[in-house]
Amino acid sequence: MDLGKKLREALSKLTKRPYIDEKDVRLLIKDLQRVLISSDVNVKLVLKLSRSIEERALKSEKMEALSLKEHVTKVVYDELVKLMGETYQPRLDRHRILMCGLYGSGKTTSCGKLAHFYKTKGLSVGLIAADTDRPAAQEQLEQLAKKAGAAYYTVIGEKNPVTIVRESLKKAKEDVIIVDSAGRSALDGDLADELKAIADVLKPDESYLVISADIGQVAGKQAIEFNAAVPLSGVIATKMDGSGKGGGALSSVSASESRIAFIGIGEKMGDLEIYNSEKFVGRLLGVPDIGALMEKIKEISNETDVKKLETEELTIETFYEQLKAAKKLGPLGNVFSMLGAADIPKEMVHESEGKLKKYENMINSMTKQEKKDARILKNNASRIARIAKGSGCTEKDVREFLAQFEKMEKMMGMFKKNRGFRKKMEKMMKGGGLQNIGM
Ligand SMILES: Nc1nc2c(ncn2[C@@H]2O[C@H](COP(=O)(O)OP(=O)(O)O)[C@@H](O)[C@H]2O)c(=O)[nH]1
Ligand SMILES: [Mg+2]
Repeated sequence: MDLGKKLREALSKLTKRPYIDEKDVRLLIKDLQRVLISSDVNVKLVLKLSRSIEERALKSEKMEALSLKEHVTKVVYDELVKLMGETYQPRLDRHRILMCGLYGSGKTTSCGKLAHFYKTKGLSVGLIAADTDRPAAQEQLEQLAKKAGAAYYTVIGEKNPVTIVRESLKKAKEDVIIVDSAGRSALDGDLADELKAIADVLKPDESYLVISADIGQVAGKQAIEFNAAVPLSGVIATKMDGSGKGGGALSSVSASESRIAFIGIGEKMGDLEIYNSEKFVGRLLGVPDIGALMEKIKEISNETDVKKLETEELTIETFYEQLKAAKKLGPLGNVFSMLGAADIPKEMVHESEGKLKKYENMINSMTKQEKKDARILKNNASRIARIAKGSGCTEKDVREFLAQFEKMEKMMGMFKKNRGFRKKMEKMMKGGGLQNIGM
């Protein structure tokens, strides 16, 4: 999404500087304002966000272990998460859902996506076609039901959606019942009455308003209006994949009486996500999955001997431990570089399992002394030959590994000069997770 790219650009200006001061923070805020307003985020919301960022960035207590830069990044992240609303938790028990929304917002498509979603959660799903305005709408829903493996209900030839729902409910015994309703080009009294009548019969546990993200901040107003007709439990914002105004849509809905429940990110069945503002903002700011990352960091910090990561001395052995730890983070990238510090070379982290195994074999073929002091291996052909033989690798492999290690050693030397990094690591490993270290 466009917004993410612009936000990352604004932030990277800041993170590229060796250090920052108040003036930089004010410039960043100006940048953010420009970016958010161009994504159709409401001006009032933007100003409120700016004030909070300024207040917190410049006045609030900065954690000792954080640089000002990290502190500001964290503040921006926190405030954007607040702006983008709460994370949603859909119910996963028996329940009934009413879908409503204007023409072309993605109602019928979202019915199919929801059916698919609940099916993957092990629930049976029934779809009821109560959009009698457009004959094609019923066929479309039937197709989607088939695709999702859901039951499909309607009353052929019946024009009254309320009758369709009443009759269908007599037959439908599935765990999750989803009713697709008719749209309009605007919400009028007629549509409001129709939705109320359907709701009277259906008694929905959840009523979702489907809106297309490309309407930007108007989404908030629309949510308020629909909410007056049928109390909404949430909004499904579709076409988040194609709209630069998604941030505007999400923030305005969050500021209204409603909240975002799901987002649609494409036309296919699987292109639906439970709304998670942290994940969303994390992605905008270029951190793929903050929640998952924090989980993993915790896991790794439990498993990894913290002492080894804090150690003054880098040996092949400790290097291997770190490599394994970084590797566990997988495609999320490595934590260390997220902290703004260089660590294990990215290429190494992304190397295949096979290669890691190779390293392991090589290390196992080294003597204790060699593991403690790699210098004795350097340019020592006979030792290298022995390790190659012992590990079933080529000598070239061993030399490559040693070169990588040396690269790492150099970086480690840089860390040692950077006391802040050590502190951050300690804090992180003590379980504070990412929240405590600047993101
Ligand atoms: N790119 C994209 N297209 C979507 C998304 N959701 C729905 N659409 C498309 O929007 C159009 C209208 O969707 P439909 O479900 O028929 O809207 P309805 O009139 O509200 O029932 C269709 O072409 C869908 O494929 C989405 O999340 N991303
Ligand atoms: Mg439809």
